[in-house]
Amino acid sequence: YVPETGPRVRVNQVGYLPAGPKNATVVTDATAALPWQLKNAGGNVVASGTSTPRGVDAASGQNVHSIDFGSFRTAGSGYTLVADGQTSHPFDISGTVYQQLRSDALQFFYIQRSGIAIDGNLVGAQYARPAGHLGIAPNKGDTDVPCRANACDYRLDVRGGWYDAGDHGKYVVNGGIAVQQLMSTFERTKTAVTAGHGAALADSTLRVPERGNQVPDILDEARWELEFLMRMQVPAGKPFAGMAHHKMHDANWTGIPMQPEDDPEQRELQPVSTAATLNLAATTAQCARLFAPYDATFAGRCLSVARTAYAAAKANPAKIAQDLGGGGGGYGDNDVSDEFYWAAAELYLSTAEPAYLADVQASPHHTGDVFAATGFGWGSTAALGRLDLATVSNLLPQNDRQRVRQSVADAADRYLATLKAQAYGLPMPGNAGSYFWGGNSNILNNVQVLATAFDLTGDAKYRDGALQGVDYIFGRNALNQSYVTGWGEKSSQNQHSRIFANQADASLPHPPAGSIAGGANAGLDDPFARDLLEGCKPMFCYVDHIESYATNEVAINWNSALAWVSSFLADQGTG
Ligand code: 9MR
Repeated sequence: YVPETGPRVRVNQVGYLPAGPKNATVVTDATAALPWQLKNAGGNVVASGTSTPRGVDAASGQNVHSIDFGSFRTAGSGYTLVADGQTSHPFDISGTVYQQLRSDALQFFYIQRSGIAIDGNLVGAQYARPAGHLGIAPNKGDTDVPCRANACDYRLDVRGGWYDAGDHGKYVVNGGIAVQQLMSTFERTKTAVTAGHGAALADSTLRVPERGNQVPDILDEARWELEFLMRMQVPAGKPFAGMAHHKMHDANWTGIPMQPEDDPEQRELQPVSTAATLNLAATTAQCARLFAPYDATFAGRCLSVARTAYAAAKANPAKIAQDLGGGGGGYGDNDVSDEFYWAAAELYLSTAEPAYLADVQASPHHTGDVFAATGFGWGSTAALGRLDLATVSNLLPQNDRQRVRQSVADAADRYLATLKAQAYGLPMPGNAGSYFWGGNSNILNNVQVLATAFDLTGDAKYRDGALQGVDYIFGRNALNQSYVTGWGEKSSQNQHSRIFANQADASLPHPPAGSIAGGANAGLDDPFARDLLEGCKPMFCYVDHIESYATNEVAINWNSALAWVSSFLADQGTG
């Protein structure tokens, strides 16, 4: 299978900031430097130079050159880059290239909401749909959900939240990182190092039903998930009270397409887990400090859940989630030491209580390196705690604070070195080990670390690194395509989704603009990808087809990474 990959000059198809770095990649047989020309929309050459041969790129198997046209700073649209007889897809140079992406990436969450009708007046008639999973036939839930195999003597009302991805399951351990990244997108506007960027995330900046309620819309969106997470907690008086069920989902997988309101499967609570309980503790602790100025009662409820969940996790530190099968994702995680660190950090940042600080400082993650080369994610969350300890307050003792902040810059230096060593400029190592299920979100999470290092130090090299780090996502890659729907000349649009299943039923829409695909996955973990792509070089192990859930799904914990990063990028637009 040889995919159609278009012109051999690869650019960030969304564009570049006038004062930002501008890099491209040329696929060529040439070994010597090649001349390049930058043309404006009228076809006139406005800059020129020569490429840098980079040899064979291991992840793509291609002989490539890189082009640096960063010294050209004139805003405009419809630029193209020409080299080796090839003309790139067109792109803009503008301070506003990422403005709308911030809201598109965030808007995804409203459209993924469970238990509420989606209002076409807010998001377009094609995305309107009735409320799903409120116990109205043929739905069997989520208002009165039993435990799997009747393993408990209670039923829970676990309505609301966001559908995980292309499925209708709702899972605490990736809902946790997703809602954390939304809250952190907002919290970034309030911290000592970045205060003053908040207008773009104020009330009435998103198309959500709560707009106009005097609460920033991004927090309204986060609350939709937080309320669900809190409903997943075992009630007082029951075995494992205070812990959270790991996930809830259908007893059997449904086919595609399947609208939420049509899902006939029995919904089931899966067993409690320490990991889910700590996700609940960490996110409700963060909720407590962020909602305090807007809704003291809700903030108080969050803090009380955070405390009981954390205590329950400490009392049950080794309830490891088992993958029992059925119609939901596995989300197994054998190591919860990182979730303990994250939860203790959030509780400390919200309460300043010494007992939580003691737990933070006793964690092996507090002194260990939490920033892996291949990034953090739902199963490795220590970085979430570390980033918040570095940015949110000055509560840490002075020398500890310095070390924590330095650790972010040190990690960013490593990601910078990696990015520079990659002909395609991505901040992940250039081998198959970087191309796994959902890897696009890990790339973005490494960009978040680069961006945070810029926030902490003001050193422009980190800002430039963050800007360069997203080029791959937006088209500077072997497939010459953007992984974000509606962004770039050629972008993913057939992601695996039961709801936005246009490729399976033309009367349904594609995923909305701002939906990121999981990305190239050398593991080829689904049959469609395996059959089509066997033997692919890692960067080619992707197909924009609805059946390829392991390369081309949408997911809340991937879009949350995009939301955090695009909000940062949008803020850099004036520079
Ligand atoms: O994002 C998850 C990825 O890290 C795992 O490797 C993969 C296999 O367990 O599962 C991914 O999550 C999927 C979940 O299991 C089911 N719903 C869709 C999720 C995204 O593809």
